[in-house]
Amino acid sequence: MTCDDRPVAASPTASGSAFLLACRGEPVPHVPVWFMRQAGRSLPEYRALRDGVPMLEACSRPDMVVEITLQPVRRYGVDAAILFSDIVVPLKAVGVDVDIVPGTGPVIADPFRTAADIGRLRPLQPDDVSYVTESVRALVGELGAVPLIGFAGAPFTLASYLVEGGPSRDHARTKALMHGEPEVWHALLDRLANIAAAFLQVQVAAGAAAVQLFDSWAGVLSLTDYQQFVQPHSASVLAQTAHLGVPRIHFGVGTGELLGAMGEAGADVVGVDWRVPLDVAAQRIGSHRPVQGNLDPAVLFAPTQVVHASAAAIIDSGRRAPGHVFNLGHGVLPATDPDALARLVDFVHAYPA
Ligand code: 1CP
Repeated sequence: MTCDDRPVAASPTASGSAFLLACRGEPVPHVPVWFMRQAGRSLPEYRALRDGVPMLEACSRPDMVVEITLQPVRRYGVDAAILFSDIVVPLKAVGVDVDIVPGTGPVIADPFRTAADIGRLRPLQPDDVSYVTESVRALVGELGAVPLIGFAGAPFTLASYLVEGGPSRDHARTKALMHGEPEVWHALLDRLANIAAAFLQVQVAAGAAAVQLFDSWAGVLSLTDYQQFVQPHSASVLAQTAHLGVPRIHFGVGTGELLGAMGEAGADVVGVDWRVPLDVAAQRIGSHRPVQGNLDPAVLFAPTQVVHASAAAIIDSGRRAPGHVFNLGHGVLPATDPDALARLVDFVHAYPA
């Protein structure tokens, strides 16, 4: 491979970052840290910028995407940025009528429930999300040595929105389709896997240095259902992105029983929520894979010394894995004090790696 063929992520500045070193299981100068949902949510400067601009419009405007993605990097000094976007952006880009309703989340105008509905999901082409390419390119220039994480929703989590029509507690319609019409289910997840993989490829081609596959709601499944109905499709996304040469992180909530299977799906790093200590998680995932996590986001509402004691215990527990990226066990809660996150970053950076 000549120098000119090297992906942007392999540039000397980005590849030496603590975040990428930890993802590869190499020695780190300090434990790297970033926060799921660090962009948007709790920052007053985010709320000011978003005022009057619908969420999906904000995601399609490179000027806003760049500024919102940079806000937490400036404020907290985190070791990685995550693109400001949403898991439903590629669905909208292929023509699905989806809106993000404030206070609710993604709402699908015409839910997907039959074999005929599958035809409504066409493949994603890079031109469908040219604003993502433009945003990522601009961000890589602004971020310098700070790596940018691209992301996509995993097939199951995307399917749960498409089938339910919006956020769901019990995922009953999704599970009914999965068990009742397995052929339709697998056809749906196959198309979603290809869309997710294409969305990740676009972001890496534009310069993203790592990707995260969010299977946020996979924890509602039993291990056998996960293995039969979901894992092959997440594995497909990960296989389709293996050649890109960037770390692939795979995360879900409430996935304690699924961690082994999620590791087997083929990611480089497995994200862990707060329910399972990292040393236990590392055993379940397999000793060769770095882990990411896992402070309970609610602990950030406790006094600083409690937050820092919890963080220290997590870092010590993470030593069991070949690499550890510090994070929360799920996204930043909207009411979180930004100063508590800033103090946490300083604490993690100062704690022995
Ligand atoms: O108007 C607003 O401010 C909308 C709130 C909002 C924001 C800021 C939504 C609606 N999405 C986002 C951005 C977003 N979504 C990011 C930004 C980058 C960052 O992490 O900082 C990311 C990574 C996502 C990914 C996402 N969207 C996930 C996976 C991550 C997770 O938290 O589990 C999921 C499940 C969604 C769906 C979604 N979009 C928005 C909401 C409120 C939800 C969840 C709804 C539900 O409970 O089902």
